[in-house]
Amino acid sequence: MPMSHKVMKQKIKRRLKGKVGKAKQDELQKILQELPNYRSGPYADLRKSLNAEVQQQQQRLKVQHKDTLAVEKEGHFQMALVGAPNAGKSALLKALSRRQVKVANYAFTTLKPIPARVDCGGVWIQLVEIPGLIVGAAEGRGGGQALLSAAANADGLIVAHDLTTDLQQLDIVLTELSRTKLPEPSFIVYTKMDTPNAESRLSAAQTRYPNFKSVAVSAEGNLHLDTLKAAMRAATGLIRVFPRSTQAGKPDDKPMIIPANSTVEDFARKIHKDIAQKLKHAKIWGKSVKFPGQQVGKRHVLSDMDIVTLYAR
Ligand SMILES: Nc1nc2c(ncn2[C@@H]2O[C@H](COP(=O)(O)OP(=O)(O)O)[C@@H](O)[C@H]2O)c(=O)[nH]1
Ligand SMILES: [Mg+2]
Repeated sequence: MPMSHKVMKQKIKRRLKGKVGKAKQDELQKILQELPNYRSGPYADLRKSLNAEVQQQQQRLKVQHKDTLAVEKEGHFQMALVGAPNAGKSALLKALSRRQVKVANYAFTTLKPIPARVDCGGVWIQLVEIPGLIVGAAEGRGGGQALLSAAANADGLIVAHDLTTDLQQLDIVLTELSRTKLPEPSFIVYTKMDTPNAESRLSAAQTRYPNFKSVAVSAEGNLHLDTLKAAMRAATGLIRVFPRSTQAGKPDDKPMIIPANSTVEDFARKIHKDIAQKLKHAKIWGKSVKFPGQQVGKRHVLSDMDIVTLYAR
């Protein structure tokens, strides 16, 4: 004779109490197996609600699993950095930010994506090192799928290649990437330019991959890191525009960061929507105009580093 469903409900509640994640999921399965299998009535209802709970729980586990490797976005742009183990990714993060990153001469020093904040001339890029992208990642080998999802979550992608290693390394990484749904890398960063023969190895790589933009740097030798930052900023598709409240005043020292090809009106909207509504025209100092202080209309397209004074009704 089965116990009353009310008593059963209490018992189930007690069994699930304090359990989360996988433990809760396992307990739910056990309970379901033990539950009398009536097609209708209170026991059937109970089974239905437990099944719903199992499904919800499964969904939650899936999301948690996916989220553990995706890095929460900070700054103006998130850029994933992929490459073979030992390519010098961590060294780059360290050199570009003030973050203490573990750099070591063995593969898989880094197991989880690691973010670092890089100031690219006022555009803050969150550079995320995706550790050890290896052959078979697209099929999920070596936790590859979860790592790829962290890269997929980013706004952009760059590839690092170590000039002291065989070019085949780069072939492997690029082939692997092409088998995923990730976008084309914005550019290739060739690392360890301070090492012997780096120059000739660089030209060999550039000859093999002429269609990729590239930057060659040394993190440890502190070579061309500013060029790299400029390339990173260019890859964001964001520009820096400095508001100046009056024509005679000083421009703000902090730029507004807006998408390239933004108009004066877009810029105004970003400052305040009232200003955008009452906007008459603007005066501009910078590359988007022919002479300093030129007056332009709302539809005028701004350039990186423009200084703008808005005039409203
Ligand atoms: N000569 C030289 N060695 C570097 C440079 N950057 C990294 N390395 C070395 O390469 C190895 C792997 O570096 P790491 O940044 O941990 O590679 P990751 O696996 O891609 O993160 C370490 O031994 C570093 O010291 C560099 O610019 N020049
Ligand atoms: Mg690393």
